[in-house]
Amino acid sequence: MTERSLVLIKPDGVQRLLVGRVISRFEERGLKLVGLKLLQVSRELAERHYAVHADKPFFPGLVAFMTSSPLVAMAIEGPNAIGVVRTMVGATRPWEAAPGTIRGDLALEVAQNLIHASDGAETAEAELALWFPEGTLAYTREIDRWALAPGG
Ligand code: DAT
Ligand code: MG
Repeated sequence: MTERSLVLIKPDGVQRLLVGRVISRFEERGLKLVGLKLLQVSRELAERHYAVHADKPFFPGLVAFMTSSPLVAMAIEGPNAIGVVRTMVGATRPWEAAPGTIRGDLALEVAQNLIHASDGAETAEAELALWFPEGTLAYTREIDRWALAPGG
C-alpha cells in the first residue's frame, strides 16, 4: 500500500552536514521525495509537532533544540513508507539503534537523534498537514515505471 510519511532532519543533522547522506538513504531504498524544504522552525510549530510530549521533562529542551537552527522537512512516499522509514530510522535512543539504521550509524544521543519520522498512519496525516499545509506533489519517476509499478 502506498503511504506518505513526514520526515525531519533535525538541526543536528543540518549542523553536521548530514542532509545529503540522509536523503540519499531514502532515495537508495527506492522511496520518493514528494515534499522537501529547509526551514527555521517557530516555537509554535515545534510545540505543535511534539504536543504529545508536552508533559515530559525533556519537552522544553526538545523545543529549544528544534528551533535552534534550520531543519529539513520531507514528505516521503512509497510502498509501506511509514513503517519502512521508521525501521530505517532506528530506535529513539541511538545507543539502542541497530547498526545499519540512520540513528544506529550516525547518532549517539537521544536529545540529538538526528531524525524524526511519523510513527503511524494517523500521525503521518496530521504531521504532513502541519509541515506541508501547502500540500505535497504527485509525479511519476522513470524508476517507478519499471521497478515499482504494481505488477511490473
Ligand atoms: P521518536 O523520535 O523515535 O518517535 P519519541 O516520539 O519517543 O521518539 O520522542 C520524540 C523525541 O523526543 C525524540 O526523538 C528525542 C526526544 N526525546 C525522547 N526521549 C527523550 C529523553 N529521555 N531525553 C531527551 N530527549 C528525549
Ligand atoms: Mg515519536
